Amino acid sequence: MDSYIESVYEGIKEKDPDQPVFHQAALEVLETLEPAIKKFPKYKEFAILERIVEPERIIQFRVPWTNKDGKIQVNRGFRIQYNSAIGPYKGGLRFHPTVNQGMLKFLGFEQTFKNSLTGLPMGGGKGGSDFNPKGKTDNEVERFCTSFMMELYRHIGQFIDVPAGDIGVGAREVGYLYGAYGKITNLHGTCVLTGKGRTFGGSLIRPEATGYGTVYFVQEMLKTRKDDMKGKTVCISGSGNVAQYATEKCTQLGAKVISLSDSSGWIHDPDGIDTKKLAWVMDLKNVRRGRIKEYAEHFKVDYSAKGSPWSVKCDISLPSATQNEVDAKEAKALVDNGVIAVGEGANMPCVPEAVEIFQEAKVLYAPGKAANAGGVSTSGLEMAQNSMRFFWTREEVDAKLHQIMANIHQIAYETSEKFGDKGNYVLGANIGGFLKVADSMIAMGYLS
Ligand code: NDP
Ligand code: 2IT
Repeated sequence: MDSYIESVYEGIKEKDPDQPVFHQAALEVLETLEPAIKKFPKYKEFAILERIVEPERIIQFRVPWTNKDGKIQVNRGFRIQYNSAIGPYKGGLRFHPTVNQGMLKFLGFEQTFKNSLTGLPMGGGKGGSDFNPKGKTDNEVERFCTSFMMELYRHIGQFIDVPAGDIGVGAREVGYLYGAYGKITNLHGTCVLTGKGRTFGGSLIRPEATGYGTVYFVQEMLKTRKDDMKGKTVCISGSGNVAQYATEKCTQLGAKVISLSDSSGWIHDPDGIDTKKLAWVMDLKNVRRGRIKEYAEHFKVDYSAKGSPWSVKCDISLPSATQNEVDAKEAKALVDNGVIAVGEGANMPCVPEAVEIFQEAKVLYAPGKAANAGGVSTSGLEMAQNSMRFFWTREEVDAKLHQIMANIHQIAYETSEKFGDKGNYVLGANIGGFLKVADSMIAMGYLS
């Protein structure tokens, strides 16, 4: 590794030794920036790497709320405002017991490059809480969201920072958060959150966008090999927002999705999760808030609490649950079973060794910051529509999303070629996202 890059990476580990997922995300980006750093000495001269790995601001706060028994509970809330060089901070909120500063730094760092790739004016941010919405009543979730917003409201705004959903934060949570924001500030109709409900400013296609976008990106990769989705067998993990709509788009394009999972286990449905079965999953997960095991019981298919969908033979794999969910052994099994393409619906779902295995086997591999950028892109389109006091139709938003995903593919592909490793989408996406942010920071001077 280049000595400048290595010193920045060592600095990160020394300053925050207890943030392993952030180290992992930073190393993956830093390593691939080497050809750009060598070609353009200005990035070292202007200390861009030292600056870009450091969040502009970290906000941490107490979130007290009362549970259904009237007892006071306390959680931690965070917002990491990572980089505002190309626009207001933008990124989701995650509610999950594993949330801490290091986790959100990994996600905020990734978001900065992802948002740059979308071509829209959005900086990088991420936030959330160690609150676990699982098993909570709607009233408990509402009280938590209201308390969370009691602090967050002062740090966000359409020109400051625009949060959205992520794991554990969907339409229900965004609704409560937005309702609280309006009550606290008396500001209505400003795009302070995206992923809002359709009736109060949300964009059509935002719920579908991450899953659809991931499949659009995979389609673009397949095109480079004169192939398409039709007739392909697809394994998907997760069964939340991203997994559901990735399944829908695959099916629309004539592919067959044969697996889904949640944190308890996974199902294998060799006949395929068709439109009717997917509607059942959506009701199970979004309304009844049940477990994927119930799918196996209802449709009489295999369920396992051990292992993962990656042991099943498939053409395309779309990990869409969480970070580090595909290890080296699973990547090897996918390759041995003939996988053609891997598209990351989730953020950093493949461990570094798994990525290496895919790349060595010449599998079309799309890193999350490129493949799952459709969600935040459509958040950007929601911001644009709110600013116009106007809405685009479903078809219009979907066409724009499709175009953005095709553009991101083109940037990643062409950048990989320009920097000497054609088809390496990790290199292409990292350098492609980096250059715009870095050049903006240089142009705006040492304070940015
Ligand atoms: P959801 O909360 O809707 O769904 C998450 C799914 O992943 C659930 O099935 C959940 O199972 C599973 N999961 C979560 N944590 C774990 C874990 N530690 N181990 C195993 N399974 C787990 O979230 P999303 O679908 O929105 O997000 C999925 C991924 O996509 C995340 O990595 C997120 O950062 C990324 N992403 C999301 C975007 C969006 O617009 N929503 C945009 C871009 C990326 P269980 O219910 O049992 O916890
Ligand atoms: O990881 C992500 O890109 C998201 N969770 C979506 C962020 C957003 O602002 O829509």
